[in-house]
Amino acid sequence: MMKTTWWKEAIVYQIYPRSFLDTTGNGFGDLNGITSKLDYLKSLGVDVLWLSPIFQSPDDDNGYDISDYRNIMEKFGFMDDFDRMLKAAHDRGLKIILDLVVNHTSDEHKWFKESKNSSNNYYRDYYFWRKDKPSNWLSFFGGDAWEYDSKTKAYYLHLFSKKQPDLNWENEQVRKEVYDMMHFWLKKGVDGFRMDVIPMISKFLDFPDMDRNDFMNAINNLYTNGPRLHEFLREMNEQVLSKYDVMSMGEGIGIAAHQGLLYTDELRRELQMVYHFDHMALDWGDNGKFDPKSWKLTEFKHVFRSWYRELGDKGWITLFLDNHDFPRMVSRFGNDKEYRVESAKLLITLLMTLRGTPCIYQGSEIGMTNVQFDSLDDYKDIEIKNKVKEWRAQGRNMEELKFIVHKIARDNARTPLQWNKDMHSGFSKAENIWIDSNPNFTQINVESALENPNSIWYYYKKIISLRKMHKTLVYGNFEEFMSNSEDVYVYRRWDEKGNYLITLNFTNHPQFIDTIPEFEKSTLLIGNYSGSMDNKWALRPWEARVFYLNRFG
Ligand code: TEU
Repeated sequence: MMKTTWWKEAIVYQIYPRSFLDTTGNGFGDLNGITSKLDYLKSLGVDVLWLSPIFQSPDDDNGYDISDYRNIMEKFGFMDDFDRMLKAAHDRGLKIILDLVVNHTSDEHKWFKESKNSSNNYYRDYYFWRKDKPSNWLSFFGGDAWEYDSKTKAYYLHLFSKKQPDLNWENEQVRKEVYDMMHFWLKKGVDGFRMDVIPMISKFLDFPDMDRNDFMNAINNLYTNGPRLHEFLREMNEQVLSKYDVMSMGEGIGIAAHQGLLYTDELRRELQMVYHFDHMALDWGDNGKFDPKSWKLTEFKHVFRSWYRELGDKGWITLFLDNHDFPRMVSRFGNDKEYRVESAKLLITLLMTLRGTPCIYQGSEIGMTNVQFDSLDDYKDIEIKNKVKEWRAQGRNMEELKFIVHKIARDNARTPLQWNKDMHSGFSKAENIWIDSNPNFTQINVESALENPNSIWYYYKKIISLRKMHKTLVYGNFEEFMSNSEDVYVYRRWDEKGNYLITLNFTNHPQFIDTIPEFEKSTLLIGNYSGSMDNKWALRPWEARVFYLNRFG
């Protein structure tokens, strides 16, 4: 029997602070902006706010390069603002979890500055320094993962940008520093952590060469799941997490379904849940996201089925379809044109009816879409900037790159939250903001959504509250129907309390569902089309329905 607990029932809402709301007029969102919108978030019905990094950082990778873990980035405010925000959240029954980015620091962190100084510096061993380049590894943001530094004539490892040197977790002192820092925030009352690229913290110290034409293989087999990973996670749990009643959610890049329990089995005392990338990488080719390929609904369904089977009643996952690293979910998995509203509602129906803790990314609640900037120079993400340089240097076709960027850019999800029809979508009063708003804010914005009872926003609110009332949707068993269909996703969730049928049409055309006699008498709990339903087994384009059957009815 599955254990019940608050973090399984919670609904997480991710805030990308720099794009949420700017109250100072500096063109960046800030902590006071978040505080001022807590009532808005509370009324949506979410429970936990995950904040992308808010710490001091030179901002090479939008704060995922931290130079001081115990101070707030000036652009976002000060520690007083943080304390006020946390208290205001707690006053409303909202929890706040922070982003724990400890696979790497910024190169401007004092540890790295020291470590770079001389080969016998105390901090030298906080990072990976080698006299000869140990491997041919590529970094996520292009180019070699080993960077030469002339001061001490040695190479250091950075799996991300060269301003993000990887920390050496083999060094006990490094681990202690991390645990102390976690205690610092937890003692302040923070409710847990989302852990950035956590499967990467233990390295294969012989650094085996990669196949440079198969980046995905390097991610899954060389950069993640290192030999001491689980030892480190258990230690972190024992020394820190177990002392508080908090959430631990690992970014699960590189974790395959059959490895899920190694991280999340309660008996192993490591993490509560991970969010795997299996469905998010379906459209990545061997060379990663800039090598896109098409995906099929059957593959998508296969991912959720395998994770469900592998974890059984022992482990847990985070459910998500987008975040600050991916395109907008309605543009990627739905139809952001003629069926934007319907498909956005369908996708949240999926997230709220699968087993796992759903995580909503800011702006999804109004169906924000991908952006298509005319010029590649309008993109701010280091990943794109480096790619542009690389393609230019190789004389490749820049129009082709632009086409790919429009589809896959992380900046798609990073444009400002669209509050209203004012300048910069009501996000800021500054003349220039750090990244432009999506021009469609005049149609898609919170203010208009709140005025329209049929909006995506009200559907989110309704289905969030349904999930909370019907715990079977959280914990219940899962069984699929028509699993070979490329058009519809049909499944039931059931336990001793109830039996629910979920029917989702993932196409622009009407679809028929094979009759399921058991559900003939079920009642409709929620659907994304208004008006009456004449046939239970016929779905309109992007139609989503949840039916309910009392267990004994
Ligand atoms: O992301 C880790 C990660 O591997 C990917 O999501 C990656 O950023 C993307 O696929 C690149 O193509 C985490 C953070 O969420 C991301 O924002 C950071 O850039 C990265 O770690 C480094 O800290």
